[in-house]
Amino acid sequence: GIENATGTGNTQYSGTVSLTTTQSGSNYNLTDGDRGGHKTYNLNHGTSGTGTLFSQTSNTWGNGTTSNAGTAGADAHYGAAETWDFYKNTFGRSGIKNNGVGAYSRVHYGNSYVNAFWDDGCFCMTYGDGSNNADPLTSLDVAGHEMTHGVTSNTAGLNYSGESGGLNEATSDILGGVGVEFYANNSSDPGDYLIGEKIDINGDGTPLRYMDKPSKDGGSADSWYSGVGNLDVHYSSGVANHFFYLLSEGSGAKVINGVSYNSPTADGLPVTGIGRDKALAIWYRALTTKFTSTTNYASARTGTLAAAGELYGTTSTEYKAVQDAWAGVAVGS
Ligand code: ASN
Ligand code: ZN
Ligand code: CA
Repeated sequence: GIENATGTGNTQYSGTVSLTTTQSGSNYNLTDGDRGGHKTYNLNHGTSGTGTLFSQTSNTWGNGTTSNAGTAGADAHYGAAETWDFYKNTFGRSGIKNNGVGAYSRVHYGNSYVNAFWDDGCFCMTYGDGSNNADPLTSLDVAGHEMTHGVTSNTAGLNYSGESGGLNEATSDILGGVGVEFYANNSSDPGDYLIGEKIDINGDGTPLRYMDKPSKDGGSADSWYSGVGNLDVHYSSGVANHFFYLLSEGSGAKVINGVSYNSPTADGLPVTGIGRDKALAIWYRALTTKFTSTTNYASARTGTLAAAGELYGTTSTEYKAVQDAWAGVAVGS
């Protein structure tokens, strides 16, 4: 018969984890029957199709290093499961389309390919192996980020250019990067407000993005200005990433899980954070019930305020914090 099984993943970035797999006769494969049948495939350096479904007679996957092709498979399968669980257990969302149907992941895309991406056409996410095929882009925050592009496509549908594109990117960093990573509570990859801190994408160990002060990456905007929509969407996202950090944690210096943050505001006024869980709830509600394909920063402010009003009331400290955090990134009324 074919049945769910519990395997072990020896990942590169998240330590030893439990994986839901499928047993089929004497073989196990990376199909997650608990999460819409999400499958993980090995492209083995190809760039099209699905390659082969990870399948073997042992239910232990990878060895923690890139010498074993199953390691990236274990990371990707784990990241997809944690992302599924984050949406299900935090917001009651069952999969990307909220219809219980899983997506699939493809790892080992191309050669020394330094990116990962979501594709609405295949309803799948794909991971390159990074520089010299040594740093696959399969960390938890990247998995959550890519899968969240699917959620955004199937909800607000934020156009991937201009200010709406920045909001699309920020949604992947906020819900998929921060939300998923803190939800997973993995001791090898504890939650942070950094994106890509595990994958050595810059070759010097620094992260790809910093949400407390986005300009630390050399390109992202810390606050809104009239030309911000002309930036690449991975840089205009800085305004919303910074808003989300301020709303969650507040302005000023802070250490969380051993990482130091310092988040100055555009107006010089302090922001008192309301905590990550409430900030996530406001963003998710805005994404799924207020934002549209053309939402810009001014309308994201209106939408998150409406969401905060519905969740906590318009006279609440949470509502006031949303006002203050947008003022802190120069998005005004
Ligand atoms: N990894 C990138 C992203 O998810 C791919 C892209 O530029 N769309 O944003
Ligand atoms: Zn993205
Ligand atoms: Ca991170």
